[in-house]
Amino acid sequence: MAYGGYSYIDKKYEPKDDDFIVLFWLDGHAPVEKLAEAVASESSVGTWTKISTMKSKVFRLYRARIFKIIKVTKDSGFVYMAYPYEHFDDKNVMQLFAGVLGNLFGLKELEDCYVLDVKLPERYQRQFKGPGAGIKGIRRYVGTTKSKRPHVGTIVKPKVGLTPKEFADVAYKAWLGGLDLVKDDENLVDQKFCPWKDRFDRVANTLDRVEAKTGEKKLYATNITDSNIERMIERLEHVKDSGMKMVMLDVFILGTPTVMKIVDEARKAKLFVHAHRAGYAAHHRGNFGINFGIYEKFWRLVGVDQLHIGTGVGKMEGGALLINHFHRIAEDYHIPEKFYLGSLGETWWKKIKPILSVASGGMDPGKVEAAVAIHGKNVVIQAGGGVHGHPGGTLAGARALRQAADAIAEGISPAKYAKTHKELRDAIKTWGYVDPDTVKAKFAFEKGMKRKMLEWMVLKKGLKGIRAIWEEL
Ligand code: RUB
Repeated sequence: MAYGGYSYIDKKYEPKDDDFIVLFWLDGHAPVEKLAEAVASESSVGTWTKISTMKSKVFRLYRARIFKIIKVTKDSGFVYMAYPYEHFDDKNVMQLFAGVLGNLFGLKELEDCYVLDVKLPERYQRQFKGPGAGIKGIRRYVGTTKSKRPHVGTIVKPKVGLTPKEFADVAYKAWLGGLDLVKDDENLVDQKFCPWKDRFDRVANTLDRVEAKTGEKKLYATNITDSNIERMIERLEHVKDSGMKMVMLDVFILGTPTVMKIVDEARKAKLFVHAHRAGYAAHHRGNFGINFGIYEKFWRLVGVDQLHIGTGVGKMEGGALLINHFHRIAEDYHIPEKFYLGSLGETWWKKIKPILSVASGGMDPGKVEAAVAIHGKNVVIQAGGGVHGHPGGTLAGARALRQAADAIAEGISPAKYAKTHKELRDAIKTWGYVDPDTVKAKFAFEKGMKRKMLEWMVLKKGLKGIRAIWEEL
């Protein structure tokens, strides 16, 4: 079943270690084989018709090969493609995106086109440095290498509107209450009512005072996101000159080249990079889309140090299994292939350091134990509303969140710890407690024979089946 005069299906093909493997979900107005041919053609060497310029050498060496199709209906299914290493530029992520994440979404015979995963060969990964600090570097700085407790932080709320002085006062209470990290929200940078430099200088000053008072190292993730790269670099230089340690980027909105440039500058300046993912969901949640895990792989590769990946228990999309999978992409070296999650797996080159996942969005102290059941302890648990909405205010809210993290470090359930810690008790009274056993039950369900059930559901329902597993488990 050719497309544009050529056939890309090669079911006997065995992918090589150097191939890029891409997993698509396709549905449309033609048999799935034909849709797959169209996608393979448009994303590699072909077009809609036969062309006189197609040399057999080009077709042999550079085309995408469809090596597996799992049909769900006649016109829909999961399609596995292998792209040869030589198809892509060295050190040019954007050229790779333009191919496997590019034109194909516009093909009119497609009704659904979702890229579930891209597996990156080690040879490709070796061109990148990965994170400068990652989990170990940040833990070393904060002083949690031994305790290995989750880091805790807050997003100053309201998201925008406070003056620099008001912002710094909130930061002071948050740090004093025991939080490791204070951060700007994704939409706060340099508005007239809160100019970046004024806010930064005041917060830096506050941080020095709190560190002297508490004896703990604190971090401020200052949002330097801007359409002007020079301005971002000026801000980064100012952060470095002030002796501060972290910058924050809205990585999806900025785009990969800008992120790579700033990460490079941050690395030279020995600053950590906190990555907020605002905007990713526009690609990730539809029938035409790109899975967040793909972006996540690139952000680890280009070297951010900590990255928002969802919570599994908070206000943003994503259930326990999906967020655990994203966590593994951030922390592990070997991520398993799981068809029912749309995962091809990944093996990271040994120099690509693990990064801290950030569990943020609708979090509060009563959700910490459940979040740890999903992420493990190498996580930054952040709460905005769940700190500043505490009945005792920001200071009490910060104490409550830190108490929950301390309980985890001591191996005690925060629910029990709350009996002797008033702020935590008040937080739980306000927002309730998410029983970690409800999360553990989902992982237990995933195991053994239940895994077969999940696969069966995906074989019957296609992407809808995967989405149900992503959301409900
Ligand atoms: C958190 C908040 C963050 C989200 C973004 O505030 O709004 O911007 O974490 O989502 P609050 P994600 O704690 O009050 O909900 O982290 O999933 O990208």
